[in-house]
Amino acid sequence: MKVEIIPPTEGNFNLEDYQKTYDHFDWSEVEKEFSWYKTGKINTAYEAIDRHLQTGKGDKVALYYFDQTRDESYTFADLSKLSNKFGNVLRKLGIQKGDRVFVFMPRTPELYVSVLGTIKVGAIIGPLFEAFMEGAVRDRLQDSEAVAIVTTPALLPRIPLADLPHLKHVIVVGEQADLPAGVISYHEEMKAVSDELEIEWVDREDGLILHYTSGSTGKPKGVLHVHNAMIQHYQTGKWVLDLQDDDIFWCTADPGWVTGTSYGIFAPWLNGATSVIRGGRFTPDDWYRTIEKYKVTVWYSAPTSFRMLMGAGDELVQRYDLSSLRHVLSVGEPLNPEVVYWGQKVFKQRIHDTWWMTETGGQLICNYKCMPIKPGSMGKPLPGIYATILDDQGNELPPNRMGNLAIRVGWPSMMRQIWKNPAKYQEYFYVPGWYISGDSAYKDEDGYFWFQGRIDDVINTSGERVGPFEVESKLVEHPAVAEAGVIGKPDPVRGEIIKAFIALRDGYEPSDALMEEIRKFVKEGLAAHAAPREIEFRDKLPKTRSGKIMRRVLKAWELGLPTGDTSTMED
Ligand code: 6R9
Repeated sequence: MKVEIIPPTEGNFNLEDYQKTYDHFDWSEVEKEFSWYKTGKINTAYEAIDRHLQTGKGDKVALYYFDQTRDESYTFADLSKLSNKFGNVLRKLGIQKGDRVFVFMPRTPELYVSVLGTIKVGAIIGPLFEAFMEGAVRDRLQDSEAVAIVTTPALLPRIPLADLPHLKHVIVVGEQADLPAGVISYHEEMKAVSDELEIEWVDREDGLILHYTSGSTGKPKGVLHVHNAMIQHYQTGKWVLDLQDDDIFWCTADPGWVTGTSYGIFAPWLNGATSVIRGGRFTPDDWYRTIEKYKVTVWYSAPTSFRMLMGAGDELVQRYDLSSLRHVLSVGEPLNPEVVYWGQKVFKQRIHDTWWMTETGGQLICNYKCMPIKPGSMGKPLPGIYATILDDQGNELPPNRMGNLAIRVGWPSMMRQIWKNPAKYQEYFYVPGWYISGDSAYKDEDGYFWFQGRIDDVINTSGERVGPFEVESKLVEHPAVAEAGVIGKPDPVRGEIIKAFIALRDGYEPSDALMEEIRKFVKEGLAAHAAPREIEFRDKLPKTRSGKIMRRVLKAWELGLPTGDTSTMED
């Protein structure tokens, strides 16, 4: 497919500002918005919620919540009071600054109140996906030595209390006739406390949130972010999300994933925007219905969701009024050009890819409204962020050479620790002065970055380096292919051969003829050496809850090896 550059659109942040601040952006200017500029102390939850009560925004809706049984809205003043209450609940239990408090529950208003209340008392919040099973919950609560958890009756049995000596308090949201000993009711406790709270003012380098993420080896690691990260959450809300006062913002990510906190909680509320949270499971119809119901203007989602919607057909899109949309963004995995062109066609919107990681805490390389989009590219670094490509010796590579995507250390939302594992932390910084992402990419002559794969995923077949994303991207352009995962399979002659796992769209059946046709399609569309020599059809591909195809699991299947830690895999 020929890359067709998509021209810029109107936004808040213009190209001139980008160019002016590209080499140097003074983050301390942003700090002036916040309390530590005056007092030297900070609290992210205060800045995200209570601060707006001082500027007359108390009655503005902060959160619209909707699921199969509930349809509610909360103003900034409501969230301020509720999170104060929850802070008091924690204080009563003796929770202090720095303690780890987890939330293990579906997306509901109570989840957001718990997160904000935890932060208000200076404790560190640890979000868990509701779909985690016992082993995954145990690993994370043990490693973090969490003292409290907020959960629901349905999820309670998955918390192995006997194995968790540090866990002193279990707070249950929802009705349950007789609570086990030591388990307390969220609703009862909330009734019994004041809605005024002495906020715990902390230092900007104090712990805010602990996100567990899987590496290629070992148990999941706890990535710690500090309150200072809010500078970047706030500012990227302006530059990248283009948030304005009257926006209705929908980030579809669950807070179990960093996108669901940095951009599902912090960025929108720090900017005083109205956020939509859609709970429960939802069908393609529900996606469009949500946009229509709330007149969503800014929509942040992931390639896997866009591909799912694309698979559901264009006709479905026509049934809804999506004309409120003015800005669409994507994160989490490569955004196939095919999807970008589809977005242009059906939403009349550019889909703006953004690149970042749990460890980076916030967006780093993005497509902005003020710039042309080169479909398939992740875009350009934020102002003040220096991104580059390094070879394995740590030398910067010229344009169009593939290597290690690295960021010069020192952006506001960079992780500050791998929990209790300084050696793991250091591994990211093996070239002095640089954060090494573990992604391979190249930068083109215009400064756009192009993702190629995880370092360990890059395929070398007969001496040709092939990024699996390129092949996957081509595969999903084929009308029969819904999703594709590509790995390098060891081969005595070629080093590796390319093997593709493919889930077909509805209405297509696996056959040798189809396999041949798909292979030919890649051969002709991309390159002969990039065509998968082997194709295997599967009903479903293994994916993380954030939608990334788990090539590591595909590889383990292929080699008959154990799949390792699959706690982040969706059901
Ligand atoms: C925010 C988030 C990080 C890894 C990252 C990369 C992949 C994220 C991407 C992307 C291509 C993009 N990734 N955004 N790959 N294009 N726009 O996703 O965090 O779950 O920690 O994943 O995801 O491989 O290294 P996390």
